[in-house]
Amino acid sequence: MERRRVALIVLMLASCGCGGGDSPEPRWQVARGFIRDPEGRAVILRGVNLSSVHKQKPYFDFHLEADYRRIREDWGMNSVRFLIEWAAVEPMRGVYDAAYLDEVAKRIEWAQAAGLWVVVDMHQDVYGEGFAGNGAPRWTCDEARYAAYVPTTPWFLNYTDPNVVACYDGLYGSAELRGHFIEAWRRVAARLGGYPAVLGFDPMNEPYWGSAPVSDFEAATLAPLFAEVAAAVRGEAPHWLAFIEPASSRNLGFATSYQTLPKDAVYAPHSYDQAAEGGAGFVASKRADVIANLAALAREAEGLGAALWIGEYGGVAANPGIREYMDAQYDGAGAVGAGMMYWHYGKDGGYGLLDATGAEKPELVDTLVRPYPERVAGDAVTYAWDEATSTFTLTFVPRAAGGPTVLSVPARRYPAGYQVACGGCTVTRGTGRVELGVVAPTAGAGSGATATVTLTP
Ligand code: 9MR
Repeated sequence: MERRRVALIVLMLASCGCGGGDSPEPRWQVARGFIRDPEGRAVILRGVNLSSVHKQKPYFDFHLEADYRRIREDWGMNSVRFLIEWAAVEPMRGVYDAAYLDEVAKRIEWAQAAGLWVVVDMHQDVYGEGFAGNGAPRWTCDEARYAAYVPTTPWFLNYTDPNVVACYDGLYGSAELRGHFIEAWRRVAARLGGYPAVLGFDPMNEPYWGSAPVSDFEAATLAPLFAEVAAAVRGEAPHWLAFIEPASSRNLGFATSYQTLPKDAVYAPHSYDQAAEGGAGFVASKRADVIANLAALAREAEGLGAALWIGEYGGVAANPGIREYMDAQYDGAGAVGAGMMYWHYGKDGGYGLLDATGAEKPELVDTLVRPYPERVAGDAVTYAWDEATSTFTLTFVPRAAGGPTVLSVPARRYPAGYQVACGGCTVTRGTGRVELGVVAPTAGAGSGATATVTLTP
């Protein structure tokens, strides 16, 4: 009898993980500059934004299950940034649209079945539906503001309209409206928190500062708002990572004023060249600027104890310099080991990866569909691709982890197969990816010694 009771207690302690005090359940987290999977590997998220009609009724684009599979299987990407809208979640004050979240959930299931991770982005451009924008429901600002507003082009100049500015001020300044925004997020987390494919939440796309001083808007206004969002979301989905964007002033070159981010945060800025965003195309001499800006973003992330993930980058295929532009983005992200999400997976004559017929735009897809490290048993990850020789290089500081290093190797990059050089590590080839056993360091010394892996035709 006594032996059985002791055995039972031992079993309970083992299964609840509460015996040792410091052996928590393995889980997703942010540590040593990277998102970490439960095995402790650095995770690089490379993928696309699912957008377009996500911004307006009916809030979903043409994407079907086959599109999710194409992103994973044909293009080798491992993730999507999925746009949702506050106006769709809470179309009327205090009225929540469960059917909308059911439709979102259906697509999360498609992503999950395809093997894609999902970051849920509460998108907005130009405040909301009362303007030539999207995001906030109409009822969140005064109708007189919408009536007085005069739309302009290009779209982002609408941010400077005094009526748009007043609505932002109204949102940030109202405890009631902030409460609605937070509650909308809580409901999203309650509905989607059960899907393992959802890695985390991006509280607000490209937040605008209204009439507040840019210099401390993030620290003074966004940080407390997002801390409340994080608390509400994690009450429902405790494991979700927080993908925190700087204000859109970061796209204009202003350094972030964030001092702290929530626990397990991924710093989630965007990477655009201003002239290219303005429609002027990309000049090759800007390559160094794109790479330097990504390095600066990495330093900001490091200062905040966060991982770095570029939630958006992209360009118009028909514009001059598009290949050089996308090359610079890949190279800059690889140099700091960041993940990045192309803007966007759509069919159009603009940023879309597909033309109106649904065919791939080669200027874009060629520069996007490349090998990259999905999971790395180590720290200080960098990666690079040389188009001229089709050589992929991964460097990292190896560290024991509960699983292999995994590289995504889209088949189209090596039609005749590829060689792996990793100092004799175990190589296990799968479709579109390769797994590597422990890779021994070959450069440097001590705990900072670096390992290198190369793929060649
Ligand atoms: O590419 C999008 C364009 O078609 C829309 O008119 C515009 C306003 O909704 O948004 C563009 O997408 C932007 C995204 O919402 C925020 N970051 C920059 C994107 C490209 O300009």
